[in-house]
Amino acid sequence: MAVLDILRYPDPRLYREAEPVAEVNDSIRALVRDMAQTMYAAPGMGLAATQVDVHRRVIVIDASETRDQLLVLINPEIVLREGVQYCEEGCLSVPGIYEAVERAERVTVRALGLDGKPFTMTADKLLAVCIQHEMDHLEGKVFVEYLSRLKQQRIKAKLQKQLRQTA
Ligand code: K1U
Ligand code: ZN
Repeated sequence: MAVLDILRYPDPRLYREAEPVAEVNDSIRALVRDMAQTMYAAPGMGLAATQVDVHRRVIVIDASETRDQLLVLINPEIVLREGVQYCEEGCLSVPGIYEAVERAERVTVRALGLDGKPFTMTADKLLAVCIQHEMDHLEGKVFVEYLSRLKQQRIKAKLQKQLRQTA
């Protein structure tokens, strides 16, 4: 197992669209283990493969308080969106920035699990937000793109300054 490096916004690799997983095999299961370790170490509530520069449709999430309920979504698809909610979001690729974004209140998702079998689940509240946020990563979209141009410019400038200071 390994803790992987997380790409930082505005790294252009965050804008790549992820490819579907053809087969849930040992290399995908190893990727999931590394992603889970990376998410728990960060710490984060979710992580998309895009954020660790692997452009496959794989997401890990743990929205539990006890941090022992790992949800793995491979090739996820949202089949139903219901209602609207505004929730403050964060992102491990955009450290220190928290902004409210409009999302569906409830989503029904179809995906493959680690065993390669399809399943369907419905999520609401923060878990629904996290699923939508991670699925955006697989499309090459970062949550700050929902914000105004001015806010995006300020966030980019702040993160680029942070990067220069740590280099
Ligand atoms: O995609 C990511 O970078 C992960 C992101 C997921 C997310 C959380 C909340 C709203 C939308 C999306 C995070 O995990 S940000 C950090 C965070 O919220 C958190 C950190 C530790 C424990 C629990 C939550
Ligand atoms: Zn994110």
